[in-house]
Amino acid sequence: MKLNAKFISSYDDYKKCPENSLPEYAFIGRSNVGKSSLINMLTGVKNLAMTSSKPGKTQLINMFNIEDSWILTDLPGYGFAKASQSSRIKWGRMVHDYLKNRANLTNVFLLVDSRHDPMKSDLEQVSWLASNGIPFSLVFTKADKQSVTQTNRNLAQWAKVLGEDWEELPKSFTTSSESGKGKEELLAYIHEINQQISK
Ligand SMILES: Nc1nc2c(ncn2[C@@H]2O[C@H](COP(=O)(O)OP(=O)(O)O)[C@@H](O)[C@H]2O)c(=O)[nH]1
Ligand SMILES: [Mg+2]
Repeated sequence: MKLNAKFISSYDDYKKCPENSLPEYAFIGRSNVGKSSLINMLTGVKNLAMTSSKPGKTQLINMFNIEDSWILTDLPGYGFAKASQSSRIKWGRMVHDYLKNRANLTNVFLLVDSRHDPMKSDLEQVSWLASNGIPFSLVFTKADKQSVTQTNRNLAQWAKVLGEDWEELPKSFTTSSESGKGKEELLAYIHEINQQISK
């Protein structure tokens, strides 16, 4: 299934993002976590996330209109080992300002690699989102890369670590952009929220 997905534009500041009344879903995660691949897999549009990642555009807020019914926002990745201190600060300001201030932001999908135990930078984002009261879900990517047993072990580790700080665990999805795993569940979740909002 292919969704009707149109690139809107790229922005370097949430204040420049056009006002929109459609529900908006932001995708965020470490560089290389599989964000572009997931966006392409979800929409069924090959290279959708690439269309906007021309050199110099990858550090921007990229917006897509999906089926004229919701907005998908692709945010720049974090946790880049070689990133300078100043670029980290710039990333934090741009992304966190957007997440805190975007009026129609409905849910954040925080992507984490299903092959690893929680990483410090991922846990920092979880804490930041939770303490700012921003609704988010976890998406465990690249599930095809290891056995189901190993994935479940890592998910259990995540649950354990989050359980130390939070009473309630966020909704989570396990995905593979290779096999399409998780596509239906994720799109159904977005659809369900959109329907609730429009009531
Ligand atoms: N096997 C497998 N590889 C993946 C998956 N998702 C992404 N990749 C690979 O991981 C690398 C980084 O993916 P990309 O989508 O560019 O990550 P981004 O930096 O988060 O946008 C690429 O080589 C992808 O082909 C997945 O679900 N399964
Ligand atoms: Mg990418």
